[in-house]
Amino acid sequence: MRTLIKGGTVLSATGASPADVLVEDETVAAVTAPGFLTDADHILDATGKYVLPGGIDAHTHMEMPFGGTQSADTFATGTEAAAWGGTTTIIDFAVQAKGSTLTATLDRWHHKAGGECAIDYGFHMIVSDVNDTTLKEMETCAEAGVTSFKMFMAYPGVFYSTDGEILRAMQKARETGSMIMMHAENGIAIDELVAQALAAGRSEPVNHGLTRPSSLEGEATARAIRLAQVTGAPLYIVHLSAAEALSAVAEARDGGQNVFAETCPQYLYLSIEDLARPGFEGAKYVASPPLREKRHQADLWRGLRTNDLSVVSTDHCPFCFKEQKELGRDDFSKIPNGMPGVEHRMDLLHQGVVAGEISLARWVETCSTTPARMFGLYPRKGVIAPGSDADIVIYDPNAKQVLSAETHHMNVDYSAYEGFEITGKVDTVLSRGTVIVSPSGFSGRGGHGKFLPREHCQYLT
Ligand code: DUC
Ligand code: ZN
Ligand code: ZN
Ligand code: ZN
Repeated sequence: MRTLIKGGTVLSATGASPADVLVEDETVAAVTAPGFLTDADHILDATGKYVLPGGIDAHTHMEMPFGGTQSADTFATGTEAAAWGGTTTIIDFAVQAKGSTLTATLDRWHHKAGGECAIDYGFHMIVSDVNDTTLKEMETCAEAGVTSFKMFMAYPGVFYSTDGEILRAMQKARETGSMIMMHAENGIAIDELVAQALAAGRSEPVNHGLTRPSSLEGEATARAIRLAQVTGAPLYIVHLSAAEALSAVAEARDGGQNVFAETCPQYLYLSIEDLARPGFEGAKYVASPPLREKRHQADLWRGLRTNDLSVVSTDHCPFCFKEQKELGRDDFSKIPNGMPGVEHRMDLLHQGVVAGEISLARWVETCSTTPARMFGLYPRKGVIAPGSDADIVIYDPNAKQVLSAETHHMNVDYSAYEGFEITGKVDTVLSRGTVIVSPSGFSGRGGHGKFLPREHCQYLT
């Protein structure tokens, strides 16, 4: 089966040019001058539209057990929503429960996701129980294509690791070439502030933000960087939200250390003012790290331009307002942490292009090409080139849309971006050569998506 995508502007991490793309079965066969090829079984007219490599969301949590409940999107619903928004690969987190092994954890996650996903998927492993077995299993995971390990400096008693445990895991990562991903917030200090707020009767959602100050993200980020420096391990800071953390990352990168960071759309567009909405509305915006004061946003956009922030991921971790966020109505610390977003990342970052914050090339780079290279999927993913998987988005840069829970496809009863006016919209999405989204709707199926064993990070020096 040969599909010709003609008349569009093909985008990459280095720029844009008019070109046609020939897809043969599951992969890209050729990228040619416009009109060079005319013969195909199926023609997709991309006139006036962008043709870009499918988005890669390197940070999602589908059906994740957390906060006494489970995130509301399954692998089936979450990957379909991702596809609607132009994301054709997710890397989700398998979560080691304390007392469990990494092998058993990975097996469980394969069972959850296998046969369910509409798009291709990989896994990172959350390490929450560092011991000799776990450390040894980091090698087994890497051999099975799970080459990145997330650790937490927050959530004492749940996922938290001590500096010593982090150091040991980093030594193992250094030895095996794997990546340590860090949730960098000082959870010990935060838990004290949370207890004090609750004791003083401050129970509303805004206190989630007030008890997790940006300086404690900055402190933890700097500490993680030092531990990585001592061990020689590469480090990837997840969901960076604060100017103080960005400074620490920039300094480490200027010093030549293998330190990378991602931010998320919610930190670019939303703020603590949303957490402070009247009544219990703020619960919709409870995630960790918390939404920050608006002043951080300009720094984050700058970080995206300078590459101190290399990746945009969503940290998609949806909980329904009605049944799930409700768990924390009388105590903000019991509000399940997380926000929905997997469907809107490409659109929200395109809005950054429209606003002149980032270039078109940078949009593609931070949302597709760099995540592919960062997590060992390039050039299979992240680029439109001969031999690459035909994961392709045809995007109409001039279409208008308004984001809303009424129209989104995520399995959650609210939108964090309700009423946001967006210029640009997905027109058509191909996953390994199959059209899964088109102007007539979703035509994909659960089980089309395959597990992606990943190589190591392709940026290490
Ligand atoms: N933060 C969240 O908000 N949700 C999931 C896990 C995390 O670190
Ligand atoms: Zn099994
Ligand atoms: Zn996290
Ligand atoms: Zn997360």
